[in-house]
Amino acid sequence: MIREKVGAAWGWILAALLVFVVKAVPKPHAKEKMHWTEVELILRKKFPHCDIKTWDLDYKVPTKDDMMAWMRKYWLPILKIMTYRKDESDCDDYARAFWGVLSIYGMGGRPIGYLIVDTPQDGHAVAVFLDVDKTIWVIEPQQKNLSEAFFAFPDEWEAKEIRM
Ligand SMILES: [Ca+2]
Repeated sequence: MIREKVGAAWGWILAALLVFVVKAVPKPHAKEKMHWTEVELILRKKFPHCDIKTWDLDYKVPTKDDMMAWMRKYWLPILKIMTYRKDESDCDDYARAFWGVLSIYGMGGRPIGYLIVDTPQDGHAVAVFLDVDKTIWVIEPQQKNLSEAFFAFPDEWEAKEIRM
């Protein structure tokens, strides 16, 4: 009888420990909140002459791994149905589609936006993303290889417009 009660007590302790561990594991896509003023401050510090507009009050900030997982699941299937065509389906269209698909799959309210830049050769449109470490990442939505889709903002580019 005593042995059964002790065994049951250990069972409850293990169950409580399991619940604690499961709750301690952070949920994807909602690790930290960032007020729009902080988002704008980070962007303006990096891009002082850029036209920046943010739309949301509190942004839920994903990690880069969260973004890659999201892109693998939702964006790569979209890339399979898009075909690059000059003007009709080029960089600005890929960047707009990327931003739209985020909203379609419930990833609005994240500090991920549409970025227009001047490069030494031409203009370009990409996506821009702020992670939990406040690192600004450029995302090239046309890039199918996700490990190459993320890069730091190139020094020779000039940011002209951000919508986030
Ligand atoms: Ca276009």
